[in-house]
Amino acid sequence: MTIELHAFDTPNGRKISVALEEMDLPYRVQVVDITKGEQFDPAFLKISPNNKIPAIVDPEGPGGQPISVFESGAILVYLAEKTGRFWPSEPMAHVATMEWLMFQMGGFGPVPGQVHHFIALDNETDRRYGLKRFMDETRRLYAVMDRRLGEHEFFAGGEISIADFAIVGWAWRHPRHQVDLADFPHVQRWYRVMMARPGVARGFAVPLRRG
Ligand SMILES: N[C@@H](CCC(=O)N[C@@H](CS)C(=O)NCC(=O)O)C(=O)O
Repeated sequence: MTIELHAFDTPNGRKISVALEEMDLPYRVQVVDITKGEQFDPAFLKISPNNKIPAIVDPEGPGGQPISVFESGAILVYLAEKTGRFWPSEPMAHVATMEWLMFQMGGFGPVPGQVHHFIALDNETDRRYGLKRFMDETRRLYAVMDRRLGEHEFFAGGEISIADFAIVGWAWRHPRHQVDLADFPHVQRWYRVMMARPGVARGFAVPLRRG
């Protein structure tokens, strides 16, 4: 049965197209153009109560019943539990997957997202303050990831997991938050490995915009 992915061409949307491709799940995209306010459509609100992409509808959810899921972290966990893939069962790696998934959801997403906001401001005073604050924190988060990836191949350890899909969605935007990956060589090594995966490449190539 085909899953509906309601998304747009953003880091949080890409996390899910990457996961669906990597998990070989059949899906079709329903573009929600957030530049046109489509996230506020009452029909979308029914599946995404926070009016944000991404959301999915799985016609074959628990007990064979349809289910909708919002919040990209919850969607990744849902898909990992559904397929049993990219969700390490070995206890240490399982906990590490959750840790790095939460790290992404709570930090490495909201923080570079603020850089994307402040960098586009015209008012130089507002811009300078916001950029200093959130760029410093973004670079600190890259340093945290660099330490982890200096010790492990992937975020959960030796095995790729949904935490990598969550983080690659935002690392993909490093040019926009003006981070040179050469400053974080372990992140750069991991990023190249991730982007060389056919499933990840397909997840970034699938059209998430109209036209
Ligand atoms: N915590 C949410 C964040 C989702 C989010 O911020 N989505 C953005 C695009 S990346 C959005 O829909 N923005 C439209 C809006 O805020 O009106 C998740 O991870 O799913």
